Amino acid sequence: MAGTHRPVPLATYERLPEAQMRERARAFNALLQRRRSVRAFTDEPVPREIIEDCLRAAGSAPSGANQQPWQFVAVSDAELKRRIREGAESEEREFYAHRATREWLTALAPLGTDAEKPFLTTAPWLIAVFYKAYDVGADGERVKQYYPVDSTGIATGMLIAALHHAGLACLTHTPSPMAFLNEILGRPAGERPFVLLVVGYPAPDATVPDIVRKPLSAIATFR
Ligand code: IYR
Repeated sequence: MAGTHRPVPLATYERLPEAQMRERARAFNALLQRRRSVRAFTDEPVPREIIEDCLRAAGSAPSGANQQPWQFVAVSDAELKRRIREGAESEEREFYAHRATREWLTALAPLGTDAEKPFLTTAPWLIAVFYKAYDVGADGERVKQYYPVDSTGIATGMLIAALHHAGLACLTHTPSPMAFLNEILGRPAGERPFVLLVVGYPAPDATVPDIVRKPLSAIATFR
């Protein structure tokens, strides 16, 4: 039977001195606090190798039954980006004009977003993240996936952290619905669009909404 439990020693864990743990925890938080969602990018190219390492980091995420139920499609081709922008803006026009509730538009107002998505053709990379609602086995049979959405969310969080750590800016963009991504990128029906990450360098004049993060006391309790 494939996948029988066959443990190997935990060779990768490194126990650190406490002082170093404190310093690394502090520094990692400081690094992530500097991350902002960016909506204005330059067209400056980003080396593919950097994107590849960030995707390897994302692929290290834990997943249900270790199925790694994700697929990342990294797009730098100008024509594909143009078609993705066309698909996204067409959905977004529907969203802002009809689909969004008044309540949703009110929640979005502080972000200043609208249906125009020029960054989809300006930024050097778009990373379309898909989760596998089901996988397809060697004989074409459907293979059930466990927690695919949750697992892909974890991997995407790690990808965003890796991109930021590498010195890149990104935007988690979620045009809805995103089925156009399957068609444009030629992905099978079992793969469902999860998020579209826009990746590159911020435009020199990029601005961000003046929003704040909840303090620890509002997001965590110790008992
Ligand atoms: N997908 C739309 C609307 C939007 C929705 C949420 I939730 C956001 O946090 C931001 C935007 C858009 O990208 O404009």
